[in-house]
Amino acid sequence: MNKRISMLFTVAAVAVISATLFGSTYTQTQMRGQSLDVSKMDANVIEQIHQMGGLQLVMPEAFAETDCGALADSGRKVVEFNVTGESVTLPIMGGKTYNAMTFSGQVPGPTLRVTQGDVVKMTLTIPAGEVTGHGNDMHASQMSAGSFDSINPGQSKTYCYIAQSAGTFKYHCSGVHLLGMDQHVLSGMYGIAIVDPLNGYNKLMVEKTAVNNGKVTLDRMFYDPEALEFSLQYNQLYLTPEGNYDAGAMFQHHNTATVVNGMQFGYVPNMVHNLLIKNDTNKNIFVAQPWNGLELKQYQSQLLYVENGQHVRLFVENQGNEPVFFHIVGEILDRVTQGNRVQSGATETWLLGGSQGMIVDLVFDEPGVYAAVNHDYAAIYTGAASIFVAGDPFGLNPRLVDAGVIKAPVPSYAYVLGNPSNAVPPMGMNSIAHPALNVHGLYTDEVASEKIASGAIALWEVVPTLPPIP
Ligand SMILES: [Cu+2]
Repeated sequence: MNKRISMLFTVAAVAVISATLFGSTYTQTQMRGQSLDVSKMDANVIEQIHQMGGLQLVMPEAFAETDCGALADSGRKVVEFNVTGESVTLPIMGGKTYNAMTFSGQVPGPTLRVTQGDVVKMTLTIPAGEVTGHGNDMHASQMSAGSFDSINPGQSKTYCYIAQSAGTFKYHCSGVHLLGMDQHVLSGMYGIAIVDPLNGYNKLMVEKTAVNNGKVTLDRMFYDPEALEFSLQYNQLYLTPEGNYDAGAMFQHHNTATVVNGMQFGYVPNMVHNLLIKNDTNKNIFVAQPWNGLELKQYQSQLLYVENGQHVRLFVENQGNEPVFFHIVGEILDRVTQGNRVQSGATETWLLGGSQGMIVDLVFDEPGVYAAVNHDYAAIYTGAASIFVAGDPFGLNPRLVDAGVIKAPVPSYAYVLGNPSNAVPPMGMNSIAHPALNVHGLYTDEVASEKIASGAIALWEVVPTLPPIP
């Protein structure tokens, strides 16, 4: 490639990337200031781009609406995904609040679940009173990026796409014509789309060993595709002391909190667990119990309950700016899948870069307490430790039966307390239903009320009515 063509190629690539990053409405003058040092470039090339119509030439068709009508008649199932863009005030650890931006009043936004090949019909509505415009960039789509452009308060926008690839995919606000995208996403405007494989999930094979005739041999265990499912989304907060987004801190990667499904330490014991296990609400059973107390309602921390010997499937997404070294203390990740391809089996930790997701399949063999962490100590200590409780490690079954809370022993505490609603995705084709859900998450009160109306347990109302546990 001669120097001249090479330069042209470089400039064209930079122009396209800049247009994508900074929006098509930017003029060449603005671009110059943003990303191009024109003084070092071949003036003829710049002139040539100018004569070709500048960046507008690159992007005009990009903003064509996708044809929902044609896709609706294509013989595919159409799944509607309706979300709103809302700025609200939400709590952070330590009793303060921050200025959050949300999809539909919750962080993360609602989880979309479809089957590979379905049409997703996404409608984003920005209420008239909202302070800023928003967009929605769905990574499960394969469509022109222009569709993700933002809309203004009082407006609504729909696009359609076919979910062609199975896996776990981020969606996020694209800012105001792409500007402020970092602020909107890191303030809470993110979520996931789960695209189940068209033919369902595969059986899980877990390799163990056994002793036969005095000899150690392989003993492969096979589990049906049906699994108890959770979703865990990792992110950071970058905040000023007043609870506003701090771009300077973001640029330096100086986060103020590491969050899982929007909250620091959202899945650790609370006073109810203290009471059940220690017979004393004030005797902590975990080193940090920041969301402690029934008065915190939907924000009170909750635990993740699984049965022993049960196939568990985790949808994990790194929504943030920093790596996630996903590890479960005391367990092996029996299978790691990205997209619809197995990446690893029987591995200790798996790395997720920014905007990367995976599906972890595993079986908790022994009763116990297991911490799912981002195995970066700074992340663990600032919020990325979530507790799974497998089986009945505290021997509560006889006491709960004696108290009349349950009639017979249960295989997990989810039968008594439910699993936290914000960690449980919608049911898919190979999902095992959770015994019960409790209302837990970085929700507005309106969203919490909707969860109660749809059957999730408000533990802060139910627990005080329970008989004393002997
Ligand atoms: Cu936004």
